[in-house]
Amino acid sequence: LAACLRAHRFVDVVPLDIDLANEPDAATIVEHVVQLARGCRPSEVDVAIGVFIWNDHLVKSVIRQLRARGFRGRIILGGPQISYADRGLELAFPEADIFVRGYGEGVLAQIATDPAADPPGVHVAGTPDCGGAAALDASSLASPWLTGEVPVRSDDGSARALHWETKRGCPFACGFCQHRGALANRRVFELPFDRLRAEISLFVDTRVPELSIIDPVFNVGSAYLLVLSDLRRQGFGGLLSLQCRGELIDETFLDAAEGLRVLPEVGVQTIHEPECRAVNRTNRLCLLERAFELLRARGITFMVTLIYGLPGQSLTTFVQSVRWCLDQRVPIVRAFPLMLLPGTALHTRREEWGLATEGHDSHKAGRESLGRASGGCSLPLVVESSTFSRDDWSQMERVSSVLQRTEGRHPSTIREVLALADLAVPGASQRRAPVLARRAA
Ligand code: B12
Ligand SMILES: C[S@@+](CC[C@H](N)C(=O)[O-])C[C@H]1O[C@@H](n2cnc3c(N)ncnc32)[C@H](O)[C@@H]1O
Ligand code: SF4
Repeated sequence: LAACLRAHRFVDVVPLDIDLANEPDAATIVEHVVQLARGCRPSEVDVAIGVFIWNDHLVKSVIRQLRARGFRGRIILGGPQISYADRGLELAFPEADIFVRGYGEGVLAQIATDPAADPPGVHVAGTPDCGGAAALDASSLASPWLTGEVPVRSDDGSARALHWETKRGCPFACGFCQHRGALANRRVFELPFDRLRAEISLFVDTRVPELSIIDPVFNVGSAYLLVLSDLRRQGFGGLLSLQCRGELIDETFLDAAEGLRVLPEVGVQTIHEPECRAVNRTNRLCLLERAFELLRARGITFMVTLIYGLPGQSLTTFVQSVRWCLDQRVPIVRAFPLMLLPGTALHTRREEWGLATEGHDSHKAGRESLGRASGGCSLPLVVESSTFSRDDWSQMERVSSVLQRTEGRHPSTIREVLALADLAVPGASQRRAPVLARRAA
């Protein structure tokens, strides 16, 4: 966003990176903004904030205090918590003036340079909310790395591990995931290959040690094989983590990745058909088993991600999904607690499955390291449903933490995992279970 804004001569951009790990308080942030705005007329200053599930609370407090301190410039909000929110944004954020749903780059520049601009995706507080999302012109986005907006080196001069994107959007529509929603509406936008090639060259020159590719699914579309071969051609030596659709991992993909250090991350979520159906996801286990075989044959470490707390799931079926991963000798299995995100099909249909949430400290919501990065924010986790109890959920959580503790060296049998979790789960040793759904009356 900042790189795109800077392309406009008449806009002065002051990025404020606030590290939530330091548990910043709203008053300090507000003081900083007030100082920066000192001497400017209100009409000259906009404060634009990205709202995510982990900072929603802090943003509300910051904008409340900003107004209380007399700040009269415009407050512009965007990001997933805005993009996927229903009407009624003014109620949630009464101090904000403008809400942007969708990709923000083009729209933010328009709003900043023309106060009367009202492009699609923009909702001005107090006017009718027409919904819709801002469009993306992927061909003209400024690169944060090539423009220097995001430094590729740390302060001490060493190269940093980076997040990188080659495309946006996802063609799939999983019921728990926000990617199916307003931002892209299942459209995939590939970034121009010239830009990617120039970025790779910069990463190679600076010896970037790790690139986490944030594309929702890396191995779809027309360019990913070219991206891999260009990384190889230019001699990229760092680690590449990639979100992959398991069924689409084949010899062609692996040939293109040959010689690169790749860590494919494959979302499986569950092996059970009724649970897959509930989240609108098709998992073809025989194709996944074949893909894992190919990865193992090439000695590639890979990761599988599961979710616990899915509609229709039970403690037993979850444990069976874990067992299947162990049977497949998956080197890294991660199991995340289902998070109910606004705008997702599960959020809309939560009552059908009796999905009950609890605000959970992010330390419990997956990886410890992420928890620290989130500064202990509260995440809406599904802890009970018509097919599992609160106690079942706690047991699933224990299994998940055993997996976390044993990453890269998981026990080979589910019996050992359960023993480490101090659990006995009836039916867990069956390879695949009949559905054990206790449907709500
Ligand atoms: C990289 C990443 C991470 C990294 C780095 C996170 C970080 N703080 O930078 C790591 C691995 C640490 C991480 C962790 C987590 N993440 Co994460 N992560 C991502 C990922 C893959 C990419 C983010 C990104 O850069 N996207 C690319 C940019 C272009 O998209 P964008 O951020 O949405 O921004 C666009 C618009 O939203 C809008 N916009 C954004 N801000 C603003 C501001 C204004 C003013 C305007 C006008 C517009 C605007 O314009 C932008 C450009 O078009 C996204 C999924 C995805 N592909 O987007 C998830 C995602 C952001 N993560 C998510 C979650 C839930 C988490 C965790 C809570 C998971 C957990 N259980 O712990 C943690 C929390 C960590 C934390 N507090 O930082 C959710 C957030 C959902 C939400 N409603 O907020 C996402 C969307 C994935 C998902 N669908 O579930 N994550
Ligand atoms: C960054 S996501 C990308 C998934 C990838 N696109 C796929 O479908 O395989 C990585 C993993 O996070 C987990 N995840 C995504 N959304 C989640 C949610 N709402 N609640 C819990 N875990 C979630 C899933 O296990 C998913 O596979
Ligand atoms: S979970 Fe993965 S495949 Fe499914 S919609 Fe989200 S990003 Fe796409």
